[in-house]
Amino acid sequence: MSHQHVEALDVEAIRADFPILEREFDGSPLVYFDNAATTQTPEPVVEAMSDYYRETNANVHRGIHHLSQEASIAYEEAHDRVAEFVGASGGREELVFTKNTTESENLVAHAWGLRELGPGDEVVLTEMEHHASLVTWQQVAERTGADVTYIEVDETGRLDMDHARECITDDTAMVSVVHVSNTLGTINPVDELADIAHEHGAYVFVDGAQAVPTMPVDVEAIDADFYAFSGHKMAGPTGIGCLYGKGHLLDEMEPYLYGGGMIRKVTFEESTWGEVPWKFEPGTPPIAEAVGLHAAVDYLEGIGMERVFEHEKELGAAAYEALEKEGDVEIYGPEPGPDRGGLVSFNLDGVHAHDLASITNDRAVAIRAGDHCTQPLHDKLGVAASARASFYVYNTVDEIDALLDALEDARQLFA
Ligand code: C6P
Repeated sequence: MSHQHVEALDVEAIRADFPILEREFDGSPLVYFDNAATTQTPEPVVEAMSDYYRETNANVHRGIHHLSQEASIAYEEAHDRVAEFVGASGGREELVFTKNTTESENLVAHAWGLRELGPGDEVVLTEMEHHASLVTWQQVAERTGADVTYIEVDETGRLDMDHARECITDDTAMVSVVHVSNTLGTINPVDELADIAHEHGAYVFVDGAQAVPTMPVDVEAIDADFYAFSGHKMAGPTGIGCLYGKGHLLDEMEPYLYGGGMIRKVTFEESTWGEVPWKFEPGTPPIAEAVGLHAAVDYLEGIGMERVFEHEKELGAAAYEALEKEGDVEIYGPEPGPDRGGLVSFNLDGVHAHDLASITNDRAVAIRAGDHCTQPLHDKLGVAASARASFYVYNTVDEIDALLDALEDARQLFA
């Protein structure tokens, strides 16, 4: 289906699923523009989780009683459902539940990286990586003697693909790249980067924390070796994240964390491991959260990810264009287009981003201010912090006016 023919989504009907959006602060209706940090949770997800606690709650993979069996089935099926959502044909054998994207990054960097990397190997990142990937690979490289190099971001806020071709060489063991930048909004050509990496025998880890919630993602079409994302950014609960990995890679990898639930056989001398994904999920896992994530995936598919994507791009472009007209606002990242998603980071001349976020909060407009866990990128942009408005399925173009009014308040206060 071409993007032009995607029917617009019914925002009013969607908003009815999110009672939190009815909240008001000092008489101003909440305008929630902090979706890249965490999205709100629709009723069907809240209901799925409370139904689970009311009717099914038990530990998984341990009991033979009815409740434990039902909880185990729900937990296992959630893996299959999420795998299907991102195009992983191997189902649960290719989809591990973690705590969040950060833990998924740590899992691969430690379980794969500590064993496979050594002096002379290179890990290639980009200048727009989130700390979840940047700090983790830095640490593992330091411990293994591998080098880290960074693909440059050009002045338009896109990856310099000529530089990518220079950085990725036969010494490259891993390319870790963010799919959609949480600061610039750039949608990176991850499939092209995967091709380049594979030509040199390297693996590709894609940080999809901002992509899976906002656009259709097919890990097999990208040919990602690993792909990570978080439940709480895609209308799901906190406390659960996902790691997709190609079946044979996860099979070959050693566990990252150890304990109960992940073993096959344990003696006083040694232990062997269970199947994927259980091998990577020791201890009591996030069961209710898995049920909630399953419901979130159903909810998003009910809307249709093509529609979600179109809505994201529409709001991102509307905000960009409105802010651009202001004249005293500096916006970061590419101009609206096919490679820009639904968030806008910016600074208002003469006003610190934190002050701006506090002034927008006076109008109940929730935005994020800070370095968004991309400090090196902010250094490169020459600013310590930026303000960021990020959108989701329940936001409207009209809400952007409240943000513009708040900018006017800031100008008056700081004039
Ligand atoms: N970005 C933001 O406000 P966790 O916290 O593990 O669920 O996600 C980490 C993460 C990894 N990669 C990207 C691209 C991200 O945007 C995030 C989370 C939030 O931008 C919190 S810093």
